[in-house]
Parts: sequence; C-alpha cells; structure tokens
Amino acid sequence: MSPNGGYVLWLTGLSGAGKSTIAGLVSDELETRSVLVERLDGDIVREHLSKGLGFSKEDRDTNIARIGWVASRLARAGAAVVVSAISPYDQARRRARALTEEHAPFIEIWVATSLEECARRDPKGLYRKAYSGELAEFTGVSDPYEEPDDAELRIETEGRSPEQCAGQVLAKLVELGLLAEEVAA
Ligand code: ADX
Repeated sequence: MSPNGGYVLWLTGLSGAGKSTIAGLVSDELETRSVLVERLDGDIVREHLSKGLGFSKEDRDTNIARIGWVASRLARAGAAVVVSAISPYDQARRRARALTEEHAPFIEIWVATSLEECARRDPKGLYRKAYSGELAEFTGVSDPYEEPDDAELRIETEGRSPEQCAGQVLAKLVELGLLAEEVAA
C-alpha cells in the first residue's frame, strides 16, 4: 500500500471499447472529491512519451513499459493514476502491475466490449480501414488481444451507459478501501 494513498487504475480493452470515456468520467469524479489524479491515455501518450512508436509487438511493449513506469512513479508520489491503453499483451500488463505493486495498489479493469460492438461503434473509422486491409496490425482484427485473467474488475459496456460503467469502477475503489463512500448530501 502506498504511504501516500496513490494507486494505478489500469483500463485495458479493444480500441473503441470505451476505455478513454470511462477513464475521463472516473477522473472527473475523483477530482471532484479532491483526489490528485493523473491520466495516461494511449492516444495522448503516443503524441508525447511514445511519439514515433508503431503497433508491432515490440513497440506496443515499449509503449506499455513506459506507461507502466511513469504510472508506478506517480502512484508512489501519491497520485491516483488512470491509465487507458489497449495494452493487448498479458505479460506487458503483468510487468506494469509488478512495478506498481512495489509501492502501490494496481487495479486492472477490463473494458470487455466485444469486437463486434467495437467494430459497430467504430468511433474513429479504424475498424473499417482494418477490415478493408488499409490498416495493418489492428488489434482484434489482424493483431492479438490477450484477454486478462487477473483483472480486478470486468466491465460489460453493452447495454450500460458510460456513467454506469464509471460507477462500477468507483464502487470497486470503495470496496478496496481506496475511496471513501460518498456521503449523501
Ligand atoms: S497499445 O497497444 O500500445 O496499448 P494504445 O492504447 O497506446 O495501444 O494506442 C491505441 C490507439 O492507437 C487506438 O485507440 C487507435 O486510435 C490507434 N491505432 C492506430 N493504429 C492502431 C493499430 N494498428 N492497432 C490498434 N490501435 C491503433
């Protein structure tokens, strides 16, 4: 347990699963409750810390190792770190967990939206490109996604609003003693 109360919330799942949306809602709620929050979102990290990396297994592993390292340091310093990245490889996720757990709790959340639903939503038009062959190495289509078997929480987003999904994450934090139960006004 971090002496400062920091932890890493790690959202994994396919592109378009809803990771960033849920991460945003959870972060906003934590900030409302005066928690020190830092977000590390795959798309944004790839514009900065991981600029120039592609989507080979090696590059994805490098990306996740960087995110894991930064997240573990921030958690050690007392932040609630909300990560949203596909993080498709089990071993890379386990390494991020091990690094974090030297100092602070690591809560893995599998945003388990099905491939069919992600492709139907296709918010960035990437599935269309992946299925037409315009985009290679696309997770779930032409690249692997290794489903977690050690996640603290699995969220089914289909038939649930983003707010309900974020509520499940917050409830898990309360259950784990990482967040005070909300006192009714
Ligand atoms: S990870 O595999 O290294 O964890 P990360 O979450 O950082 O991936 O980035 C994924 C984002 O990059 C997707 O949401 C999507 O917008 C974009 N992207 C572009 N090409 C690909 C691809 N081949 N596979 C997956 N995502 C891709």
